[in-house]
Amino acid sequence: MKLSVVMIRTLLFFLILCSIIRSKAEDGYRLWLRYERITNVSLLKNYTRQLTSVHIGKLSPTIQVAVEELQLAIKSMLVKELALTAQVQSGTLLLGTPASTPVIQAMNISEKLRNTGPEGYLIMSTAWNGKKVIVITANTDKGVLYGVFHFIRLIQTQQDISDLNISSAPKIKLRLLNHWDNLDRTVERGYAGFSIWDWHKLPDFIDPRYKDYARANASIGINGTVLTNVNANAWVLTPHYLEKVAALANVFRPYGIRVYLTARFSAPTEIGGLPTADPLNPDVQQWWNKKVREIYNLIPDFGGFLVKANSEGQPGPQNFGRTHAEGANMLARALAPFNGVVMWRAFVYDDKIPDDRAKQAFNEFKPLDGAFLPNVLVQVKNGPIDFQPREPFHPLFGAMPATPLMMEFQITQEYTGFSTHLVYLANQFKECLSSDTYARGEGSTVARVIDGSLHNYPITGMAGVANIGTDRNWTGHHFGQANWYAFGRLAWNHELTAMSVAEEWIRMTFTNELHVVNTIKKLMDSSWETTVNYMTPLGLHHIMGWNHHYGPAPWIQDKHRADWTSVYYHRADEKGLGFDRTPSGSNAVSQYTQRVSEKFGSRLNCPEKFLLWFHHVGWTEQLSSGKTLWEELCLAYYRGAAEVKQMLETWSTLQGKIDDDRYEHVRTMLSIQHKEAIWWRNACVLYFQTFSKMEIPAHLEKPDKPLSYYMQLEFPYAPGIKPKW
Ligand code: BDP
Repeated sequence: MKLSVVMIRTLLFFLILCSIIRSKAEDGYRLWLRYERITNVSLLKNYTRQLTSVHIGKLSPTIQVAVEELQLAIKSMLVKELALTAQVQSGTLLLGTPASTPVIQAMNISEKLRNTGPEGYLIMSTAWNGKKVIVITANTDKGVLYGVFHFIRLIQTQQDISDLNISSAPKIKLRLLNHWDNLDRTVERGYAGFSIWDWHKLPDFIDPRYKDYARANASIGINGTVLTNVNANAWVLTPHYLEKVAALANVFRPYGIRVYLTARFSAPTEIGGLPTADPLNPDVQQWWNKKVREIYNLIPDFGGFLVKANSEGQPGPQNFGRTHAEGANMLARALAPFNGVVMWRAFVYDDKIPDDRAKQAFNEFKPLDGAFLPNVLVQVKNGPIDFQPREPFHPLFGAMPATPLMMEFQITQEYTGFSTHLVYLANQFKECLSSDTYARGEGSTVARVIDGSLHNYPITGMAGVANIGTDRNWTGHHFGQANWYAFGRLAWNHELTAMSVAEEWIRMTFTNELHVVNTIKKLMDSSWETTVNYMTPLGLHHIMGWNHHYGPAPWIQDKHRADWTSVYYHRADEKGLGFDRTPSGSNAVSQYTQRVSEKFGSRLNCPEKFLLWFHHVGWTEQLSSGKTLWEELCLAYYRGAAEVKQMLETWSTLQGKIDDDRYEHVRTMLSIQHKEAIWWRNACVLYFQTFSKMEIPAHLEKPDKPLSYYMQLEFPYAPGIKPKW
């Protein structure tokens, strides 16, 4: 008997211990909003002294969530709750707009607030009646919320808060995630589980994730979300689903996030019972007008529609002999009375058009410049083909001064290793944003096109195809979170550097310990270039597995669409490799301004990172290093794979320096990435060798399997496949 009591006690003790250890398990759910307790005693004291209480004015749902977040963060980082105070004391944090908070009104800061617009904010250290205080203020409650998140970030990243004078405003108005989520909860090109939208249980069951999703997005300034796939399903526009959409909108509203939907162009026939969806047909127009009114009745701040039309089998105005502008304008007219927008995608191409796929969007849209209504934005992918590991910037940027062009980046890693490869995409985003279009002389960067400063666009936008799913860590790979984070931060301020954004993210997500921060930063900084090397070096593109896009498959040919084969893009033959897009080939270079066209079009001046994108180069031709194309190609593939090994080794040095759970998860992903990098290297080098007929340089290890092995691999159940419609 006595023994069993001891046993029970021991067991209980053990269970409690286990639960303590488990509760410390780091599964990544908290993203960068972990709010870890500050353990450095002097820092903790310092912050605690400077923050004593919080003063707010009139409460609104947005101020409410701002205070809630602040308290959550302070309580867990500084282990104290800020007392709500009516009197301003030393160390009071004043939070609100001048209109809602009389003390802030009395501070006379309207001049300073002028530059912050409807979403920006000020964070200032100042004195009020001789008391040292911190003020977080803005013209709107939403601005205050953004300011609060910035302030929390300062503490998370352990910055000095004793003399703050921060003014920040977004450079781009619409900062949106695009979810390619289907109503059956599969996610097209999603590698992190299923869709987080639990359509079946909505509107009654509100998954707590929705709120955490909103918090995460608001913390990085994302102010809109397109809930549904661009390969759209008209069903989401039926009353049954709109109620569900409205329930999500209610959760997101206090966080300043508007919902948007994809509009299937044929919806009037599919769910409206009309015989046509012709945009010039009055019944069709009426149907959309009514549908839009119905939506705004349920969701007064609905954002608008995103449309993929006449592309990859999607219906569109061209089915009725109408232009993209006629189609977009019909929807724009319906949305205009409610301040809604249409985001019309420029991602169009057709295998029945004999021209180079890279040229088709430009050919289609450039002549329509100025033909769109003011509430239409044309959404353009970063490059002219399709989210490849590396692409030159899309020639439409700079070419449509009378039409707001918005950027579409892909955060989900469809072409960069799904959710098993560590690839920090901010470097890719930045390369595109800082490319010079020369549309109005030197300095006409893509960033200046999309932030509207180059052509005075009245509305501006940046969209990122989301990498979010039901996986506990949201993005499958812990480092996938960094791409979501970086997208939001760059949409707010594209001038931030990729590495400053990485540093914030690392400090909030892992640790503030400098050595670890610097090690992870280095890893992230080279990760994209590394991936380009082992997948598509020197400007190669679209040579991945058929349909699912998993792994290498440069041998894909003879499919029902030539533009969905790899051979279409790499054009390997006995003479050489690459797509001739100069005047002697498809002349796609002519779509760029003269300066750019001359550079890309010249075999000698074309940056080597884009060489095979624009030129068909002989196998034995010398590149700038003096080595032949064949040698450089081999070296790039081998370098890429070797660098992943190095990443794995670098990561191993962090064992014990970060939590075991995430350490081990990332380590395993890196070993998968290493295996797959070698797979890419071997398959591609062996395949291209059948054309070059040259030896792999002697010092490089020979592939251990023949090409036939790689060619027979099949993956019918690879994740994220596009469903058949
Ligand atoms: C391609 C994807 C496909 C998308 C398409 C798009 O493979 O699943 O539907 O882009 O952007 O890259 O519409």
